[in-house]
Amino acid sequence: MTDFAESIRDLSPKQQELLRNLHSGGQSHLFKDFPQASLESRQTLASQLEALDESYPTGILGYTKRARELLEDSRNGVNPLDGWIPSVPKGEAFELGTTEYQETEAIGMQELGSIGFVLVAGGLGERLGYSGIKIALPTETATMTCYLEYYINYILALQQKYSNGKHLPMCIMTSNDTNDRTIKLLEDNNFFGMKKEQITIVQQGQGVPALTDNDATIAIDPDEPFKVLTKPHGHGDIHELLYRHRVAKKWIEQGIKWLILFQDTNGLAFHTLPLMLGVSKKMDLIMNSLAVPRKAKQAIGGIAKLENKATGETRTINVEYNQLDPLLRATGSPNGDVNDEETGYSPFPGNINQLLFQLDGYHKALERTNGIMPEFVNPKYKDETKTVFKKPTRLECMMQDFPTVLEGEDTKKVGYTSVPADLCFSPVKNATPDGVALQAQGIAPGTAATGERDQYGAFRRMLRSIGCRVEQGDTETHLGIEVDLLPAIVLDPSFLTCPGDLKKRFRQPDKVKISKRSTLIVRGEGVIIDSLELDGAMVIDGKSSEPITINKEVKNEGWIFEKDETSDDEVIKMRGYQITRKETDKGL
Ligand code: UGB
Repeated sequence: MTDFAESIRDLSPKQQELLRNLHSGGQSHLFKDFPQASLESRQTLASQLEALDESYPTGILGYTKRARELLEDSRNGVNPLDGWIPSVPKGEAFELGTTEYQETEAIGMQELGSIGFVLVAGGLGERLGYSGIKIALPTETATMTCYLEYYINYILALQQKYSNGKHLPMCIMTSNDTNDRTIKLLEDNNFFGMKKEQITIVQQGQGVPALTDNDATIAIDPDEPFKVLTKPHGHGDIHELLYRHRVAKKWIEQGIKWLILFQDTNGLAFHTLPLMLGVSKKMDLIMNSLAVPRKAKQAIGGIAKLENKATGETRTINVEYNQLDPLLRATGSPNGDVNDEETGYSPFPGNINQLLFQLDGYHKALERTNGIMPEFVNPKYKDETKTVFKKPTRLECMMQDFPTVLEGEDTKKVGYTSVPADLCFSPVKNATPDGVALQAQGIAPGTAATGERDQYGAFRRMLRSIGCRVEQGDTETHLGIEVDLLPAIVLDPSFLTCPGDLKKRFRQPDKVKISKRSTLIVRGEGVIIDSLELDGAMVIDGKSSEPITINKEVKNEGWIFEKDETSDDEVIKMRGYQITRKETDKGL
């Protein structure tokens, strides 16, 4: 008997079989120290491999087989979109305040009581460099509401107003990196008012094995010889998890009709949800992507119509930002990913990974495909021989690739809803210095300060759209990022769930005036603002549906956003300012 065969005899039969297959399947290096190793060390590696094998649909050997094929294509420069010709797809574009917006939103508002919410929050947030999980970050510092709380507040507000007492479900995708801290955040805050059983947590596996070369040799963790190095498999895992945990199926049984997928840090995520629902309903879309005008080279994918001349197939799908430029160059646009001279934007709408699915059609596709998305590999080579990688790579998948699993007539039921970014998209993804560099290129910085600025800015825009007089504060620069924070306005979802509610909340818009140094925070389903002249700070904290009607003139010292570039507090450090609350009116 060989040393290897002998060294696995005391492992479980299942582990022995897996290890033998890996040993003969090109991964014998993983076990070279086994004959001398302790039982504990051997069991550590065997258990990890077993878990990795179970968490990948075709097992580790299926994974390495697929990786070899994709790595070979990558080495040969095969374009995964070869044969597909891109063009600008049809979709609906809206401006706030127009009749078209209002009519479509009104259609969607009828659907607000039957949505299931899916938050993908497994990402590490490496670009942001925050030590905690991103959903624990404040959306803005006027209320310090964290992202997870904001999302839950919104869902609870819909439940209160639109679902006739039915609980609207939420699913959170976590990963090894975020799972424990997500659960702790929920438990420490009593689930932010949601029922525990309303929330389903699905955890991405422990990632997939990292690979060191074109033969898909599995990498060993440099710090632990009996551990495989793993890397995240990407947000595309969400579809397989929703299928495997029967989440989509259970939601259908509960009478849920729509499923919305959204990212971890977009404080503007839901302002346009009824609008999207209206578009999906009118156009009978199985998948509807929220889109924004995209600047060329901005790190958001472009939504394109792809046509395969050989097979006649067409698809409306996201082309990821690193693939759009080469695809355009290869298909008759020698300048690649550039802005349209007339509009100053890329002709391809920008995908922001907020995806609305019609649940029945979505679930049918899951049943047929188990929710498995196509994978890709993106190795960074050391030189042009393309044989050595700078660092280990892995297979990844993306949630926006869902149209690839649709078939027949359903492939036509894919579209998008485009809205200016200042109403629907301002994620916090980048560290401040990187944001400064993006700002210099005219690209949205995506920093904590711009995320906060855009929260207040969206409410200012909404109020102005119905005729409220909201002055504009000055633009200030904090840590190199330009922000106009004032007037700082936060309208909690319990008070306002979408622009369609505005006129019910502000019944006489021309009698509302907010000066440029003001802060206004409103919570409460029963609050109505009939007339308000605000020059300072006002926080109206209506509890549940208690009726409160505001007719008031307020002038006080207000709140001041003061420069603070030396604080040790991470939240302030990311922004370069903090709020001093001098004087606040309670509105009563
Ligand atoms: N995420 C997971 O839950 N698990 C993972 O394994 C990885 C991520 P990133 P990315 O809106 O600006 C996407 O890393 O991948 C979650 C789109 O592909 O923030 O660079 C993670 O927690 C791109 O087309 O984004 O780019 C987060 O909530 C464009 O839409 C979400 O997935 C871009 O986002 C996105 O992860 C954008």
